[in-house]
Amino acid sequence: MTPEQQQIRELAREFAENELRPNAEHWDREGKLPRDVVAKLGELGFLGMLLPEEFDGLGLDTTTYLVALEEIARGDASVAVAMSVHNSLPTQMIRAQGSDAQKERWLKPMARGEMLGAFSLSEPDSGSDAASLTAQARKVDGGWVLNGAKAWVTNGGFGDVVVAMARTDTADDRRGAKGIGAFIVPTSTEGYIVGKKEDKMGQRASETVGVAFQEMFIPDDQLLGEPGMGFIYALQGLNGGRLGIGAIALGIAQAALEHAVAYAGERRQFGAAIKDFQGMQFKLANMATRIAASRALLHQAGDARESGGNAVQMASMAKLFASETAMFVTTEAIQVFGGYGYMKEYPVERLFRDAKVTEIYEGTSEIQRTVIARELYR
Ligand code: COS
Repeated sequence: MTPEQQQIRELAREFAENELRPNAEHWDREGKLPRDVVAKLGELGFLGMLLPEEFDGLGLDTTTYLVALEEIARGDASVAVAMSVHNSLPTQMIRAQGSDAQKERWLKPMARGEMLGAFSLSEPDSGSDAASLTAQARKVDGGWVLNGAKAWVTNGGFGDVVVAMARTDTADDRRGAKGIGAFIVPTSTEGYIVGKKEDKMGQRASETVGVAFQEMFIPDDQLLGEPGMGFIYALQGLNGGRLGIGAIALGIAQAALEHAVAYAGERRQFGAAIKDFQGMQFKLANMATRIAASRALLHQAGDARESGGNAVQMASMAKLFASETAMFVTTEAIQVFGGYGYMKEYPVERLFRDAKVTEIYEGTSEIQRTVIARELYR
């Protein structure tokens, strides 16, 4: 790591150790995050990590951001996903496609953490087949009127501004993946209706909601880029977002390994610490090795994004490998803890639940494999 990466890592670790880890169990049980945690992330610069200094961001490279995100996830995965979505998707989409005026208006408050961002692509009937979405944007004088239902929006009610995808083509002229727009939607907009908060298996403190758009007027200056290109912008955003999910998976896995190592050192059976048994050593060694390999792949993918390598394939590989590692490591960590691991008093039970969704959101493991294989034929 560069000295800058080490410094950012220390900052993120200290924050996570002091303010996240001690509260993670409570927030999981309550199923919500206090708003001041987001404010603190903003104060520390963690909500503007990838934005240039001219937009009040820290102007850091992707790998440094991933290093910080892993540390935050090691403290609490729910906080990390709020941070990841904000940094990777809405802010990066506005940065990449926004006009100068849009960047000035939205990026500065987002970088400072005064506005928390969200991303809305999925719908109840459109998940992996994202281009089949049906939320409709109707052109009117001075803007667009949006109607439709969106699903599983992280920060969708808790946050302040959502980049939302809706069809801009018409029933008579359907254009598939090239008939979708990306709109900047403040959550305070009339007709933006926050639906039920999902009761999830893991990452329970992160808010996931359904949203309905009901005759919601969005002015022209809140459309990003070209009206038919929103799906492509969303996938470009997800190429970065998937790295963020890889870092979250890695942070969860690292936390589970540390708990397992500590416990195996203390727990005595058959007259010895269980770490002295070869069966236990093999488990811990496999866990540590997969984590190290995930981290190396993730950082390689982060560097590829900066230097113009095959960022699409690398991002999918890193997300796939890190999320499956998180499931492997948390499953093994419960096994190391035995009966205690199955109890809610011990953190590995929560880490196991937190890990599962990393194989699902921002593209399932099956979609990542599809993307990786398709790139082999390009
Ligand atoms: N980055 C940038 N552009 C991409 C892309 C990517 N990763 N993947 C596809 N595109 C572009 C294609 O190049 C194509 O544009 P051109 O016709 O100009 O070449 C356009 O997008 C449509 O691509 P394609 O025909 O491959 O679209 P499909 O409908 O087959 O969908 C998958 C491709 C399945 C890969 C895509 O829908 C996907 O990633 N689905 C998962 C969605 C997801 O992650 N949802 C989670 C939401 S956040 S909880």
